[in-house]
Amino acid sequence: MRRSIKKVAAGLLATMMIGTMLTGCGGGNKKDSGSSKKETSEINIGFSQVGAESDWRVANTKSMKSALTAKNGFKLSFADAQQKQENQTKAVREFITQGVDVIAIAPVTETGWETVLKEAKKADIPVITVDRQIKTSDDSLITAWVGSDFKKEGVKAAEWLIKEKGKEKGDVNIAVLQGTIGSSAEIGRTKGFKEGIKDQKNFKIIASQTGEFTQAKGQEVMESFLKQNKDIDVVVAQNDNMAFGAIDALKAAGKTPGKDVTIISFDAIKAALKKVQSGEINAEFECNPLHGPRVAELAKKIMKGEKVDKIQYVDEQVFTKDNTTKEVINKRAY
Ligand code: GZL
Repeated sequence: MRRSIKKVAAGLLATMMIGTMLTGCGGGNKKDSGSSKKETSEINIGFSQVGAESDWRVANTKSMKSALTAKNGFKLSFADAQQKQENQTKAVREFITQGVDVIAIAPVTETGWETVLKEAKKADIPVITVDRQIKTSDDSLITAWVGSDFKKEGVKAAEWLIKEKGKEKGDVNIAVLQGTIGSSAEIGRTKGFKEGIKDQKNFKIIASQTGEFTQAKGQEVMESFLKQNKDIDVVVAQNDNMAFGAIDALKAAGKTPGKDVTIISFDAIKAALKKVQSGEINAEFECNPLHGPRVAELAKKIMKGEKVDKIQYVDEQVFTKDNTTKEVINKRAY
């Protein structure tokens, strides 16, 4: 039986026994039966976060920390992995040693988790994955996942670009700034975008390289794209920080981002939506980082032994000049 259910069952049994002793039977009257319900004790949760590589990640951390509070019934152990999987594995092992009740992981990449997840299972500690996904051979190693449909984000970007440039006669040359290679966001957005444009014979991906989801690396890679390719028509940046880096590189090369070169980006953080308003970014594909409340709710359900859905997608939208007003931007939480 899962560790958490054992804890709850033991508590309930103890409470019922006390209740029986006090009332001389299992039932107790209306008033007593209310007091016999076990108060859920504090949930000890360990959260291994990818790092702080982007504004999206900072917003995700903020959302998790503001949901997993003592006031909300949690004791949070937080570990920042600086985008290194070995640091995440180390943090998960520390959580297991600490004997936490639940482990949450925002995995930097999809593979390489089997061993440490088996250790968590052996310790009877449920694992929730957040944002990106983990691929495992044994489905029982992960209890639930909260995140985005990255492939759908990529397809939506392709559909938008077809509407925007599908009627052009000549080649439409596309440069792609990929996220961290092997992360679900990079895998899904790359796959979805490629599948979405496959019937557009004049759409050509002429350059594709990872900018590690950071602004500095995004600018560096964009500079190298510009050196190798004179006629880039579209830049697809798989997150906003790389889009900002690309915009700086384009401006330094005397080009006007959003006009000479169409800019597509993912995440839709406030600073990027302001660039949609100014015309520097042409389309933003939202990736919602606010997973905290959903993870907190999942952890509580798991601790109560309730069944939870394995997959919980968050809702996301597309922003262009037409629907990105000052009011929309001001209402955004990140
Ligand atoms: C997407 C998330 C990605 C964001 C980047 O869910 O994993 O990682 O798109 C972040 O900004 O670095």
